[in-house]
Amino acid sequence: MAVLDQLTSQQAIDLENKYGAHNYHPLPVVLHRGEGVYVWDVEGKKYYDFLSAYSAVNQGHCHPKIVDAMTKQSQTLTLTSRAFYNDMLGKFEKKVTSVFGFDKFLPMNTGAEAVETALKVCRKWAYEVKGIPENEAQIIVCENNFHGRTTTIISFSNDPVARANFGPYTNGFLKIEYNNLQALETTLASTKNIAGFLVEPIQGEAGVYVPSENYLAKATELCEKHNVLFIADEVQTGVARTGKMLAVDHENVKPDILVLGKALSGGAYPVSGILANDPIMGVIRPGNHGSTYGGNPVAAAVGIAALEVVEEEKLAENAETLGQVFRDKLNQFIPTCNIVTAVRGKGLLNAILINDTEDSSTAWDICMAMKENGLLAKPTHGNIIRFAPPLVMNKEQLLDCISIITKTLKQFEK
Ligand code: IF1
Repeated sequence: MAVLDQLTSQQAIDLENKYGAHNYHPLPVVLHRGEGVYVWDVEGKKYYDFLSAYSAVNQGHCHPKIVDAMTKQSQTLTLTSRAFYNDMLGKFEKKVTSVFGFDKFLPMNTGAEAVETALKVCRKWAYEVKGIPENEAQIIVCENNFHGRTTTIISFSNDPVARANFGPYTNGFLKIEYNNLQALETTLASTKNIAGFLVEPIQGEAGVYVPSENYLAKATELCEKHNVLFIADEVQTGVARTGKMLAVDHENVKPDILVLGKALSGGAYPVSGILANDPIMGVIRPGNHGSTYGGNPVAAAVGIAALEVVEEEKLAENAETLGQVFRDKLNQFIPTCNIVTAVRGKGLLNAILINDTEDSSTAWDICMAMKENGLLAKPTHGNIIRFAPPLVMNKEQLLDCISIITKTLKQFEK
C-alpha cells in the first residue's frame, strides 16, 4: 500500500495498532479533514468537533489566516535554531507580550515544556532573588492536577495511570486540595522555602472543576503576602476558551508567571511559552534554557496569526455568550433526563456529569452514540464528558449540537 493511498477507517486503525505505541485509547473514528467547527472521517461522514483537540483548535480547524501564515513562512524560512536571530521571533514576542501584558516571553513548543520552563524559572528566582537555600525550594501544586506528562510533572500527579512505574520522581513539590484557601495559607506559612504555587484556573482533565468565586484572587493575595510566585497554567483555559482572554481575567488576577500553549497556535503547529515581567524572567541568562524549535520562524508566524484571529473574530466574547447559552439549555434539559446530573464550566469549556459510577462505561457509550449522531466528544475521568467546541462556532451550530447531545442523552435514560 503506497503511503498516500486513501485508507479505510479500519485500515488506519490497524496500522496504528500494529506500528504505534499503545499510549492512547482513541474513540474509533479516523479523521481525514477539518474545517472550522467540522471534521470529516475517511469515509466522508461529517461531525461537529466538540473537543477541539483539548482546546488547541479554538480558532477552528485549518483557519485560512493561520494556514496562510504557516504556508508563506514555510516557503521562506522554517528553522534557524537560536544560534542565530530570525526576523519573525521578535515580532511574535512583541505581539504576545502586548496581548497578555507582560515584559518578556520565553518561547517553547509543547504545554509540558512550557510548564517545565515555569518550574525552572520559579526555582531559579527562589534561589537568586528570594534567597531560598539552594535545592530547598518547594512548589505548591493541587490534587488532581494535570500539567503534562514529563517525568517531573508526573512526579506531582496523583493519577496512578500517569505516574506509576516512572520513578524515581522529582522532589520539591507540596500537594494541597484544589479550591481550598485554608490549605494554601497553612502550607505557605509552614516553611520559608516556598518558591511558587502552580495552579490551573479551571482543572480541565480533573473534570472541568471551576473553583469558587475569588479563589484565584485570594490565592494570589496569599502568594503575594508570602513572596511566592503565582504560576497560572492556562495551556487549556487560555486564549479565549473561558470567555476572557485568560481564565484569570474573570477575577482580574495577574499571575507572576503565565503558561500558554495549545490555542496559542490555533492547532496548526506546536507553540507554547511562558510570560513574566523582568524581575522574574531576568534570572534566565544565555545557556540556562531553550529548545531547538522554540521560537522558530514558523511558530512565530503562526502564533501572530492565531492571536490576530482571536482579536479580529472576537472569540472570547463569542465563547462567553455561547457558553451561557450552552449551560442554560443543558440546565433546562437536566431535570427531564435522569442520566445526566449537572453541567458546569466557563465560556466554552464545559462538562456534564453522567449519573453512573466512575468505572461504568456509560460516558464512553454516550460518546460513541454522539459520534453516530454526528458529534465528537470524549469522557475525561470516568463519568464526566467534556464539551469544548471551536470558539468560531455560531449560535445556530451550537443549538444543533445541543439538540444532538440531548437527543443522545435521552437514549440512555434509566
Ligand atoms: C494528551 C489531558 C487535557 C494541559 C494543561 C499542560 C498541558 C495540558 C492544563 C500539557 C495538556 C492535553 C494533553 C493531551 C490531552 C489533554 C488533556 F487529557 F491530557 F489532561 F486537556 F486535559 N497544562 N493537556 O491540559 O500540554 O504537553 O500536551 O502540549 O496528553 O493526550 P502538552
